[in-house]
This record gives sequence, C-alpha cells and structure tokens, in this order.
Amino acid sequence: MTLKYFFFIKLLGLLMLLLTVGCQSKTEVASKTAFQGPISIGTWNVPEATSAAYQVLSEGGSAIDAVEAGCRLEEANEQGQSIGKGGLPDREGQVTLDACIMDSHGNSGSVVYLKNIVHAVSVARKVMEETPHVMLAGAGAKQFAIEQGFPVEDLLTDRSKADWEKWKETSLYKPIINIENHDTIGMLALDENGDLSGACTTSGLAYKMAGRVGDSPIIGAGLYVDNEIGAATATGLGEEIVKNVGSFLIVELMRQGKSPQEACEIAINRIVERTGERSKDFQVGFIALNKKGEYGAYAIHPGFSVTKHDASGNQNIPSPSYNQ
Ligand code: SD4
Repeated sequence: MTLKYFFFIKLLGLLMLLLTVGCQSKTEVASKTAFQGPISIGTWNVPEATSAAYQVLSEGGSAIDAVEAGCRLEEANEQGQSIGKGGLPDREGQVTLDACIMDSHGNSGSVVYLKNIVHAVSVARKVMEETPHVMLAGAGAKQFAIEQGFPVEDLLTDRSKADWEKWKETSLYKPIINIENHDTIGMLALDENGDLSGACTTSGLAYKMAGRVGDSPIIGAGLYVDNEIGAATATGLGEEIVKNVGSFLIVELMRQGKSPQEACEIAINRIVERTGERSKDFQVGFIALNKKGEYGAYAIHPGFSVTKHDASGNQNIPSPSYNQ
C-alpha cells in the first residue's frame, strides 16, 4: 500500500465517522422535536385511570408513578369485575390476581395468583424495587405483600359471588368476546422526560381453572417496555397472547421501524393466522406507545377501545379490528 493510498483510506474513514455522528444527532433532534409532551393510555374505556395517570405526568411525575396510579384506581373499583376488588373468581370461588410493571430502566416486577390483596400492581412494583426477583407467586407473593404492609381483604364482593353461584348452575366455561373480562387494564405512559413505563393488572379470566395464570403478569406477553423504542400491553384471551409473546413482538416491530399502529396490526394478524377459525371465538387487543408519544390500538374483533389522555384531553377511542 502506497503512502498516498494509506492517507486516502484514513481520510475516507474520518469522513464516514463525521457523517455518522452528524446523522445520529439529526435523528435525535428529529425524535426530540416530535415529542409532544406527556401521554397516558389504557386498554378499554378507563377515563378515570388515564386521568389519574395524566395528573401525575402533568405535575412532572414519572411514567412509572403514573401507570401505577392509574391501575390502582381500577383495582380499588369494586364495579370492575376483572380487576382487584370485585374481580370474578375462579371455578372454586377464589379471586386470584395477576399483575406486572416495567420501568424505563428495563426493571420489572410481577405477581401471579395473588389472593386477598387489592393492589396487585403495587405489590408487583415492590417485587421490582425491593427484591432481587422479577416474579412472586401465590402464597409467597401474599406473604411478601403482608410484610410490605399491604392490608389483607376479602376480594369476593357480594355481586361477584352471586354471579359465580349463578355460573355454577351450568359451569359452562366459554370466555365471551368483549363481554367477560372487558376491563382488564394495561397502561402505558410517557413522561415529561420522555421516559416510558407500563403496568398491567387483572383478576384474569372469570371461572378459570384454579391455578390458571394468564398473560397479564408475564413480561413480554401482557406487557413490555423498552425505553429506547416504545411499550405495548395486551388484553383478551391470555393463552393466545402468551403463545405469541405479543407485547414483546410489538416493541420489536417498532424497533424495526413500524409505527405503534402497524406493530399492533401485525401482532394481531399473526395471532389470527396461527389460530385460523378459532380466532372467531376469542378476543385479543393490543395498545402501543412509542418514544414520540404516537400510539396505536388493534384487536381481532370490534368492541375494543383505547383511552388516551394527553395535552389535548382525555378520550376513549374505538380500536380498529381485524374483523369488522
Ligand atoms: C387474562 N388477559 O388473564 C387476561 C384477561 C383480559 O380482558 O385481559 N381480559 O387472560
């Protein structure tokens, strides 16, 4: 190699380096200017939850505090029969809760098959923050919650008990699209600093087998957050969401350049393709949010919706769906 050629190669390398650095900062500026302020979104029609979350965000609070606040509100609501207190029980009459939470640093916490504690999402957060583990189950999760000062309560309300007793007359187990479990909540938020977090909490499918755990507490299935890219959460028939690792799939699709809407659609299409005719009988819905605050929602069947609270207000928006 001649000296001239050597210098030429060096110069070329230097130029390429400068160009890359230039491009990187351009992209950064582009995404920063596109950021339009804090936003909270939730599965289904949950204006109180998105409002509680947005309140935290608008006071400069963090995305993790926002999603926890929103989920807690629904957990305490006895009228909601798919979350926390008042949740419909399993076949044995036991209310068992699943929840998880993920912060902007990639930390996560989860509880499965938790009994007698209303705020499963907060127990999940404690697992994330106070233990070396990600997931606690059943008796261990309850023991941990008690140690952390959570009150023990009977979660089976008179209304849910009466519904269960009526169900026992036939014991027919068939999740009904959009009717049963229509208010399991998954929440995503982007805060003033541009950081993302998410949470998901549920009492799972009504009249499930004792011991059954769905997608909601499974990181990657019911919820996934990658602070560099975006976040996604799910609702519907957990078994199908778990089998397709739905929320992780959506975040990975956003990483490849898809918008939140496109990513939700691809994930739903995949579930429909894999289950064929069976998909006529169950519902799955996803919502997603990216770093710019763009969001998406898509479901197999009509009836699903997303609630969004940002600077423009609090709004419940019907989700488009694969079937019309
Ligand atoms: C579950 N995905 O346990 C939950 C139920 C749900 O709207 O989201 N229903 O499978």
